[in-house]
Amino acid sequence: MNRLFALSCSLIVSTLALSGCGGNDSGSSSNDPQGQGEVQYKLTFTTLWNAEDFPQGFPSNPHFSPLVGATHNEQTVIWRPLDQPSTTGIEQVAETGGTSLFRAELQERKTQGYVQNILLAGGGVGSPGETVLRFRASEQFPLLSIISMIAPSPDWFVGLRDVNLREGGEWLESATFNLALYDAGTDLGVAFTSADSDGGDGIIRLLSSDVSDTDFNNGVHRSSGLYVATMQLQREE
Ligand SMILES: [Ca+2]
Repeated sequence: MNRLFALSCSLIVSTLALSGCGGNDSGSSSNDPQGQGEVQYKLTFTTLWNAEDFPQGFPSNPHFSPLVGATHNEQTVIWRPLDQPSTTGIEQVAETGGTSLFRAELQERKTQGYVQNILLAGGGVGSPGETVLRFRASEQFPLLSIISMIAPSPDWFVGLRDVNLREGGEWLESATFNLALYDAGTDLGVAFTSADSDGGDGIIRLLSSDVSDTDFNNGVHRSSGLYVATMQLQREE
């Protein structure tokens, strides 16, 4: 396999707003008049992968697995290309869409004080399509990392990592991120519908493939530069 190495997670819109407030009941709309520094965000996951724009090897049942991730602090890395090998939890998500091992890893980091909220969507989403996940964040755990498997695929996924919701002492108001496609490095398959083939160096890289296998180079369409998905964050309270 010829895999190119690069990083990409482009922030295309970002605005900031003042002050943070909110309750601490995940998913609720309760207010926090005493200002304990918690806020709620709406994450909109828009899947753009479609047969017209990405025809090479496009499968018959395109979808993305349930979003899974966490709000966390700077003392832990949930996933990071090139720098940190895929955990068994990442491998499970990227290969099967299952979240049990990954959530167990996040729970352990929560016990260690690195993670606050473990995020899990209720289901997957077709592509093209859209799904929404709401979550809360606090000043002590202002980073967001979250992933979803593109499916079917050998071990390919999209996600956000280390998005700082509170840069410079202010909560992020809204932002939209283009999501490049990553290879978890845990399966040797080269096409969306390749049979399972366990192996690889476990290093997370932007997906690059042969022209005959997929349209992807460095995680985007090799000629159009199109992305397979976006995530939009909107602060709600
Ligand atoms: Ca594997």
